[in-house]
Amino acid sequence: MPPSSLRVVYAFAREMYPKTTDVFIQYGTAGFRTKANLLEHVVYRMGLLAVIRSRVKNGRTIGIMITASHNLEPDNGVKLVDPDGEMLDGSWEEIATRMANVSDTELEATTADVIRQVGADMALKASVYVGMDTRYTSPRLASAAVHGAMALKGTPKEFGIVTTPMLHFFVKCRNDETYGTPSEEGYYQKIVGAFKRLRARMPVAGEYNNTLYVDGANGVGGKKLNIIKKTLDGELDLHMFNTGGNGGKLNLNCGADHVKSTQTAPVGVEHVPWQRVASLDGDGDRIVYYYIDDKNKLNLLDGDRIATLLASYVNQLLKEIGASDLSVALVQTAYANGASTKYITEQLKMPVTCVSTGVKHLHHEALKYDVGVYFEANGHGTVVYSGKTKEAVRKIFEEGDQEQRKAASILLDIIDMTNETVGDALSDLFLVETALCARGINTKQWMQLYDDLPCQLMKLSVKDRNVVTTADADQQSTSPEGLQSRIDELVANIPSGRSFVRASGTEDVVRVYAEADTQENVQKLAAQVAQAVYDLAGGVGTRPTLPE
Ligand code: NG1
Ligand code: ZN
Repeated sequence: MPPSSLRVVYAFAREMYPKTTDVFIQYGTAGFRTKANLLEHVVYRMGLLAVIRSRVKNGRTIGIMITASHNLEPDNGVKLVDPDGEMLDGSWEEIATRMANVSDTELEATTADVIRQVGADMALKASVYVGMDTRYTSPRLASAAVHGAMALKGTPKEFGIVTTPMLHFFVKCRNDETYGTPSEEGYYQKIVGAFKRLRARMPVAGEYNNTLYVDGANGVGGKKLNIIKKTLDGELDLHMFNTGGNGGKLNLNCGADHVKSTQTAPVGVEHVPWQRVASLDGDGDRIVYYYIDDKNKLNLLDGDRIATLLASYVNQLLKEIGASDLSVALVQTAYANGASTKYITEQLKMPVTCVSTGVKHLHHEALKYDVGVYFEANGHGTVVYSGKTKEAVRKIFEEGDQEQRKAASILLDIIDMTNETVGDALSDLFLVETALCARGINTKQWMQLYDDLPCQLMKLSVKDRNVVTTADADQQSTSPEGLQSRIDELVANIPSGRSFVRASGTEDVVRVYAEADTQENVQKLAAQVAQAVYDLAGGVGTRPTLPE
């Protein structure tokens, strides 16, 4: 493409998507995320970048998802999806940030510069898939992405309102037709189809019952589950709440993030003691389970629990098919409860690694194993299976003895039920229901597998959160000076104490995590560490106080 045709890049920017703010915006853990009214020019520019990326990848499809996940309605966001359905390669985050922040008059030259820098052949075809969540600001932003793609002569395709993991799935399927069909129908056929096939030959047994309540966070996940519900034929008795009707507001006092971070029940759900409830987030990529017991206490089954349940079930199936050379490994972040890590090593006797926060880190680590199970404690995660594993299971399904073939057929359906591209609340829901059903256990028995250590997550405002840096998968502070030694001192005084601090990639805050032997001690430790951050990293507002 000759440089003159980049004129249209500026023309669109000036006429339709002018940059009206000087506030610096950064591509973080989940792309760009801020107030929706500050995003139009950013999303337009991501349309441009997606086309460049597609050309660098020889014309393979790139995805753009418009969502702010678990944030409240006034926010929105945009993230790019790489050809294998993965998050955008880390080395491009800086380029994305640069494209988003230059002035309108610099945009044409910067675009040309980026094209040169990455060596994109602008004569190639380019394909961009665009999806959005249910926010009222999403359609305008999706149009901005489409215009960005058109400005560089790429071919955009809009999928309308879909979950984030659906868009990742479509991108993967478009680039690798062996994975499935790139449409909503193709997604249901593969993932829900596998669940239904499996349920048809797995009797509901033991303490498991097939009634499931679902909190849809008033977002897209609940809406899609309502569609799926109509196709279920008694395999699962779904009771849907917070699906967007009745004036329910997106993520407001409901959804996976609310349940995980406040450890309180969502509004809008009619609770029955001991009833299993799955809570999704606003764009359908996170899921946590919980139940309210007869003392009205909420018992949370978070991403760590889901990971251990799935890993042990898949491991059992691998043993049953006699694939002793294949192993399952778990990948967590520092936010995983220490009790879950101990349970994995000591009881499940499986390898577990800790990586930096951010799904891309977990995903890449998990790909190193025959079967990698990765979950963030907040309920974002999935399972990935290597090519070697898939081949071995298929071979045993064809050549094994009767028992081996039976287990292999279950495993093949489990693989199909998994959205391997990214954490997916709907796929995870079907996987969890399958594992619970196969084991014949109820949520209380699932909960009894290990006891969580009391933990606390706090947010703190500081002048510049970038002064807080970490190493060793977020577990050690490297700046500000003196912070790590102070954390070490505080932790040493608390039995089973552990604490770390990092700058959020999605909010302008510093997060403080602590865990300890008792509720009292964890509150004390979190408050003490928060005070240290306030003092050493330039806290804003009132200094955190210690509990009475
Ligand atoms: P930040 O805001 O960077 O902590 C949060 C989650 C991440 C990840 C991203 C993307 C916690 C403590 N952090 O990131 O794990 O899920 O959002 O949505 O849960
Ligand atoms: Zn989400």
